[in-house]
Amino acid sequence: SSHKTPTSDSDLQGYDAEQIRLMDEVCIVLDNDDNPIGSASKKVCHLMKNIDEGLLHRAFSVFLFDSENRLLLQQRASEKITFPDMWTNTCCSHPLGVPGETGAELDEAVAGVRRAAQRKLDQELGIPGKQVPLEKFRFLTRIHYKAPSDGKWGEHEIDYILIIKSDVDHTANPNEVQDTKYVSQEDLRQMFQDGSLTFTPWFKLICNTMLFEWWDHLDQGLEKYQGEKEIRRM
Ligand code: DMA
Ligand code: MN
Repeated sequence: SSHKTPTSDSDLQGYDAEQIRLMDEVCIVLDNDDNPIGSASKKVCHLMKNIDEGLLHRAFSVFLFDSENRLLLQQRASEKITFPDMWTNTCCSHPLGVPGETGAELDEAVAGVRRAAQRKLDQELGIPGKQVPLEKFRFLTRIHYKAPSDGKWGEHEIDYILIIKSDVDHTANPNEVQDTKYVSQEDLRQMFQDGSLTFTPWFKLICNTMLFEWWDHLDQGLEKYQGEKEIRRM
C-alpha cells in the first residue's frame, strides 16, 4: 500500500516514500557510445528536462524464462514514479555507480549489469540469488532508446538485454510489482490485443523487433545472438 511522506522536493511531492528514497540511487551517466562519463541521481536521470538536454544513463532488462520456455512478466506497482501500472518484462533497473556494478569495457560493464540484475530480481520479485547465478545470464545486445512517461518523467538509456532460463520461486514486492504472469508466445500476443492492458515502451519496442526471434532460439543456438558489440539505436 502507498505511504506518502511530505517532501521539500517539489518534483517528488505526492509520490510513495520508498520510491522517493530510491530516486537517490546513483546511476551511471554515459556518452552516446556507452562510455561512463560521470554519475547522477536516478531522479536527475529521469526528469524529461534533463533528458531533453541529452542526459543518458545505463540500464538493463531481464527476460526470465522457465523450463517450459514461458516468459515471466510483471505489472509495475501503482507506486512507481515512472510507467506505473504497465505490464513489462521480468525485471528492469539500473546498475549503480558503485564498485562491482560499473565498468568502461564491455566485459566489465556486462559483469556489472549481471550483478545489478541479480540484486533487483531479489528486491522486486524475491527471487533468491542462487536460483539466478551470475554466469547463467546471457548478454545479448544493447539498445539505445528514449521514451517519455508522463511529460515530466521519462527514460533515455543504453539498455543491456539479459536472458536467463531458470525455474525460480518468486514473491512480488508490492511496492514494486502488483502482479506477475508466466506467458507463452501465444498468451503474450493475446495480451497485446487486450485494450485494457498497457505495456512499457521499451518492452513493446523489444517485442516488436527481436523478442520473438530470440524466444524461438532459446534452446537452439541463442549463442549466435549473444555478445553483440554494436549498440542498436531505436
Ligand atoms: C529502468 O527500470 C530500466 C529500464 C530498462 C526501463 P525501472 O523503472 O523498473 O527501474 P527501477 O526498478 O530501478 O525503478
Ligand atoms: Mn532509467
